[in-house]
Amino acid sequence: MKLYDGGRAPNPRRVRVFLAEKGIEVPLVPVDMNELGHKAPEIEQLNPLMRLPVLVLDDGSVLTESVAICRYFEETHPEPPLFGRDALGKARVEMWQRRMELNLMMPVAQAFRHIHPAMREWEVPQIAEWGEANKPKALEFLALFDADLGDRPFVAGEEFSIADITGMIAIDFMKPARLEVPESCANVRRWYAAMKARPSAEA
Ligand SMILES: N[C@@H](CCC(=O)N[C@@H](CS)C(=O)NCC(=O)O)C(=O)O
Repeated sequence: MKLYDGGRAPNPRRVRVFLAEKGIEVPLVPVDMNELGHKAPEIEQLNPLMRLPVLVLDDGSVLTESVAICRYFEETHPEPPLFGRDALGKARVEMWQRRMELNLMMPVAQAFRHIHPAMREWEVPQIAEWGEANKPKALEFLALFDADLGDRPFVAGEEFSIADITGMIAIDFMKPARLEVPESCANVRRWYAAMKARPSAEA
């Protein structure tokens, strides 16, 4: 088994944090995304979308999409459960995972990719106005998330889950996108500090 990894890029990191939380070691194949290594024929053959991460199993099966890769490891290593425990818990994790991905990670990524000069070759066409238009979307969602989060310890309830991983990485990604969690989002700030204090955040 091997995991084609993209260093600090957010989606490969989601999988590495997930693996760290599970205590699973998977051999990594580092891909230098700064040198557009993800556009190399080896990656294109595995994933025609030319995106990372990519997991290749021992029988040659290929999996892409961070959450699908995490789901695979959830099934092979059920403990600790990171996709929820019972029907309601699993549905809540799914709900928050999608909310984090679609309402936070996505607008942050759009802001970064459509504004940052380093993304000119990645995001074609690069439309700065679209990047700017996404910034308030991320901030509006953070305000809603803050109100819902209150003082509960984790995004989807009383237990850590993949929704916390996506949320933490989306907020880390705000820095290069030149966005900040507003002072008014005290619950989000408290939760984010707790996520960053977990050893897996170093992965
Ligand atoms: N939906 C995919 C997104 C994968 C993705 O966009 N990965 C980024 C790195 S964070 C990438 O490979 N980007 C290359 C590009 O945009 O050319 C997932 O969840 O894995």
